[in-house]
Amino acid sequence: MSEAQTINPDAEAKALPRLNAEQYARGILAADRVLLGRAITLLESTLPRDKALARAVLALCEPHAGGALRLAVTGAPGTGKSSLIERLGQYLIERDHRVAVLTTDPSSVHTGGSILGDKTRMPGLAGLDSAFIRPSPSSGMLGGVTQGTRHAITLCEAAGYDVVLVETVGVGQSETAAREVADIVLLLVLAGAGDALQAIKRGIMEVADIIAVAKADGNAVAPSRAAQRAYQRALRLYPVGPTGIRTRVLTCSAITGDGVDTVWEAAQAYKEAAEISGYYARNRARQRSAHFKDAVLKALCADFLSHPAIGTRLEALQAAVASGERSTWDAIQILLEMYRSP
Ligand SMILES: Nc1nc2c(ncn2[C@@H]2O[C@H](COP(=O)(O)OP(=O)(O)OP(=O)(O)O)[C@@H](O)[C@H]2O)c(=O)[nH]1
Ligand SMILES: [Mg+2]
Repeated sequence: MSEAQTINPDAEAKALPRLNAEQYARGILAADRVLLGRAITLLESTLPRDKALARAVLALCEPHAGGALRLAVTGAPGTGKSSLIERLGQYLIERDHRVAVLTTDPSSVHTGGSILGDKTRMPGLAGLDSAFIRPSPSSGMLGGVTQGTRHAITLCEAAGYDVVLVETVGVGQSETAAREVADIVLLLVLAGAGDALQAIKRGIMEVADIIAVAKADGNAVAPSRAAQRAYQRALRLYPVGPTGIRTRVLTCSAITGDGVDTVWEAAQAYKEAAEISGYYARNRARQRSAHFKDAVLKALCADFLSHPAIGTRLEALQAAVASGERSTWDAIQILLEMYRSP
């Protein structure tokens, strides 16, 4: 057998029958976890025909979405996000919730997921019927990580999950991602001298709706309480933000389970207060409008780059700008004129 025969690019496509958008949507609405997983994989595909199908599936699911509480769990690498999500997920399922877990984990892109694989799989949660876990949407996902997560949330909500937990590592971009997709941002921190001050300097207090000092067990119980007080003191320096709700600081442990109930109660209390103040709906509207603007810019950019005349000219102009032959502004004007002319 020749190599060309053994390496068959269509092998995967043949293994799974191709479905149309209605079949995907019907499966998702019937809470079929396999189809939900396959639909999210479809969102990650870069093939043009898959993109069109993914959009059609989204359009069919969107009217059924919006019903879940979207809680982002963020924090520096290793602060215990996955462990807490697993424990909280189990706690919620015991109380008849249906829980979807999505991770937007840039570190697993670097490590290929090998180091974090075990934790993101969340074995204690994955075996439960009311749980759906989807690790690490790739950066190639339709519209990037933030939009990819938004779309995955839409599909999970259409499948009837009423709590969506999103894990994001608190480094730069992904913190913004948490803000853009979640109703509530839960920031995990660890006990340690001066950490509250560091947090202020790095501007992370503003990102959080609720702060939890994680791993508050064993010898760490007393330092965690001290850290809780330090964060509470630090927060008094801040005015109440646009939510109108004061950030609460809690302690919790994924190992003992202590404080997991308090984290959920704080999330519930936050949601109720935000609904009463109107912030909850305003935040969702803001997210939809930001998402729309983002999508418009992306569509425009794709249309610009696929313009038949622009592709070749762009490279030549880029070289001319690089060599100093043309000014940047000049080159932009030339491209825009080409784009505007029919
Ligand atoms: N003592 C203690 N250790 C914990 C707790 N939660 C997590 N850990 C440990 O901390 C380490 C990191 O936990 P993860 O849950 O993977 O942390 P994470 O924030 O998801 O990590 P990344 O996804 O890599 O950023 C693991 O070795 C866990 O066993 C806890 O509540 N108490
Ligand atoms: Mg993790």
